[in-house]
Amino acid sequence: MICTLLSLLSWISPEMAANRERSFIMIKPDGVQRGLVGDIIKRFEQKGFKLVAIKFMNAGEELLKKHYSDLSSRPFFPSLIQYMQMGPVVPMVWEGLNVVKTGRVLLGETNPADSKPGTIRGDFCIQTGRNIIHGSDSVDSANKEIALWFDPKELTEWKANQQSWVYED
Ligand code: DAT
Ligand code: MG
Repeated sequence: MICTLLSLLSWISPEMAANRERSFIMIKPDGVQRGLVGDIIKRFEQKGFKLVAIKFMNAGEELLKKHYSDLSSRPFFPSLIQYMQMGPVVPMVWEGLNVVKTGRVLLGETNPADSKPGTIRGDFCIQTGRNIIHGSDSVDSANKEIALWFDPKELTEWKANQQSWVYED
């Protein structure tokens, strides 16, 4: 078992490992209620990123407080936790080269007013407190967020047939 794992690891080139970076992306309750789920997923799909996991759920207070724990001392924290419980959310894991950084570019700025047209927040929303989507801000926080929202067995292993048309290697 260990030998098989080691031979598999040596077979994965650094480029391939980089292409397997993952980000935690979540459509917030306003994105769901406003019928933007399809449009948002489309942005990540058409860019070339690979969907690894997705679910549709009501998020509980405890989970949300853990997810946003680094913001717990901020004055807007109670309203943020309340807003995130106003309806179902769509947590997802997307994979690809630099997906964390590029995912943030696709999202736009935290404040939609500072987000350029062509970004998700720039095109679909107006206020920071209703900014429709979450995206991990670093690889480290992506890994923590993925572990918080998904069981490892919910992350689906599959080969995207478009891979060699998206990546050179
Ligand atoms: P981002 O979601 O762009 O990573 P963040 O992690 O700083 O931004 O904050 C998380 C969420 O908290 C953000 O999407 C909306 C809310 N928020 C942040 N700053 C806020 C503020 N000044 N007023 C109200 N809500 C805020
Ligand atoms: Mg953040």
